[in-house]
This record gives sequence, C-alpha cells and structure tokens, in this order.
Amino acid sequence: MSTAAVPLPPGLIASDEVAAALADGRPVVALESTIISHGLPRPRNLQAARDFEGLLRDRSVTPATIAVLDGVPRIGLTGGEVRRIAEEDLVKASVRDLAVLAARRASGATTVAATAYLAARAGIRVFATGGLGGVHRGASGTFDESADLSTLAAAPVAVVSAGVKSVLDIAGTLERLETLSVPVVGYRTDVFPSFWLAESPFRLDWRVDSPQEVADILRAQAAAAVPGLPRPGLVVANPVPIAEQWDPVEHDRVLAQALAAADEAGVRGKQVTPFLLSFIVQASGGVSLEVNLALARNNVRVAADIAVALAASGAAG
Ligand code: PSU
Ligand code: MN
Repeated sequence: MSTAAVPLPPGLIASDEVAAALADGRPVVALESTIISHGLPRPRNLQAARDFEGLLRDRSVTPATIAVLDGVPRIGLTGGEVRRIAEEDLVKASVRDLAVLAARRASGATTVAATAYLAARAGIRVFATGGLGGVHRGASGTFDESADLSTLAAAPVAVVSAGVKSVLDIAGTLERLETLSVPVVGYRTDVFPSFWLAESPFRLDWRVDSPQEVADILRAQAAAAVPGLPRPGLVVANPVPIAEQWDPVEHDRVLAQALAAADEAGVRGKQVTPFLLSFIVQASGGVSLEVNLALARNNVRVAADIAVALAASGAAG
C-alpha cells in the first residue's frame, strides 16, 4: 500500500533510492554511522557497513545509512560515501553537533541520538544499531549520560538494539528511559539484554514476539501523538542469539580491565564509549568484535522485518 510521502524538511538530503522508497511507502531502515567510524576497527568497519546494507536489500528493504557529509545531513549514502564514513577520520556527531557541522560544512558520523533525530525528521520509523548509549557507571558524579536517551524522548523511531553494554549502568539506563517516557520492549525476551550477552539481571515490563506487534505499537504511538508535543521513540531490545554471545566469565574479566583502564587514562566525554569499545576488542583478542558484528546483524534483520510489517499495513505517520 502506498502512502503520500512527507517532503523532507529543508537541509536534509535523501539518496534517490531512499527518497523513492519513502515516496512509495516502501520499507526503509535507518543505520547509524558512528558504529562504523568509531565503534568498529578498520577495515572490518567497511565490510560491516556494506553487510548491514546488504542484509536489508536481501529483504527488499531500502537501507538509509545516515551521516553528515560536508555539512549536509544525508539520509542514505552511495557506495563511495559509505567508504568515506569507514575510512575518513570523521568527528563523532551527536544532535548538538549538527548545527556546528552545517555552519562549517564539515562531516561527522552520527550517533544513535543524531541518527534517530534525523531519521525521525525524514519520516523513517525504524532504525537498527548495535547498542544504545546510556547512563555511565559513576554518572551520579560525572553526569555522563548519553544524549541517546533524552533524544529518544522526542524522536518517534523504533531503535532495534541489543540493549546497552555492560560497561554502562544498566539499571540507571532503564530508570532514565522510564523517566523520559520511552517505552522498552523485549524482542522475544523477558529480560533486557546486555549487548555482548543475551541477558542482564533486569526484567522488562513488556515482551513482543513478532514484527507485527512492534508495528502495532508504532502505529498506536502515532495515533496518540498530540500536535506540538514531542513524540517518543521505542526501544526494541533484541538479544544476541545465545549461541553467539560472549563467554560470560571472559566478558566479566575483560570488562573490569576496560573500566580500570578508562579510569586510569582519565578518559572523559564522548571519548569514553569509543575508548572502552576499542580496549575491549584488543583485550578480548577480537572475540568481542565478532560478537558485536553478530548482534548488529541480528538487529538489522529484526529491523527489516519490523519495517516490512509496518509498510504492509500503511505508514505509522
Ligand atoms: N554502543 C556500541 N557501539 C557504538 C556506540 C554505542 O556498542 O558504536 C556508539 C553509538 O553511536 C552511540 C554512541 O550512540 O556510541 C554513544 O556515545 P555516548 O556514550 O558518547 O553518547
Ligand atoms: Mn557521554
């Protein structure tokens, strides 16, 4: 069923294939670029970026990898542009950085926050990533809480992630999502996953078992929207398949090392997440990287199914 496209707001540029898919009401899934530029090591990052897009195309879903190139937020990239985000040293761009990049005509890789914000503005309702940012351990002293959380309070997008990394304060993250009125549903699970591990000690209030159920929630959120008030997104917590998760004992050992190293190095601000991720890849001898790729692919597949279910029954609005 085709739906009239909402024209893109000024300042955003969609690729031809994304513009056509949106105009026809065909399924589109947004993909972030910080995971490519800062979350995964070269050259596997380029392979991963192509792989995520390929998994979507195999399911007749149009990929919209999002990044800021030369000051312009881009919704969907060409092959050459995907290579740019994997190979250039781009800044990590959250929502607050978008105007600075625009003014300077500079490029940046968008975080979950910036990607969700831009996807929502473009009318894309489904977004796949690896892990959501969250509340950092010690946040009561450092105030280090990812803008991913507050942005999702006002960006109507379903973010399919494998929960948040166990380097974060998972309980604190779930509390903040509650405060911000962002719903969290477990995808075929009753417990919140912890990125490299399929589970965490935290149970969820809601579980869904099909893509259609997620599409129904998105449509109910759209129907409940009040003009002029922020519309929240939806966290779809999708655990890594248990056979592909990291060994929990090894996970706990490397995690403790990583936290101690970040503390000792005095890493602050937006460097914290990339530092921890790359430290953990090194210290695990690459094992954590394979798990990271497996969970991200799994999120992309589930996001594709949700986007297909949503498009089949008319856009969420
Ligand atoms: N979690 C991962 N891999 C990542 C990120 C998070 O497992 O690459 C990235 C995402 O782009 C997320 C960002 O939005 O880190 C969060 O960074 P910060 O904590 O600085 O908000
Ligand atoms: Mn931070």
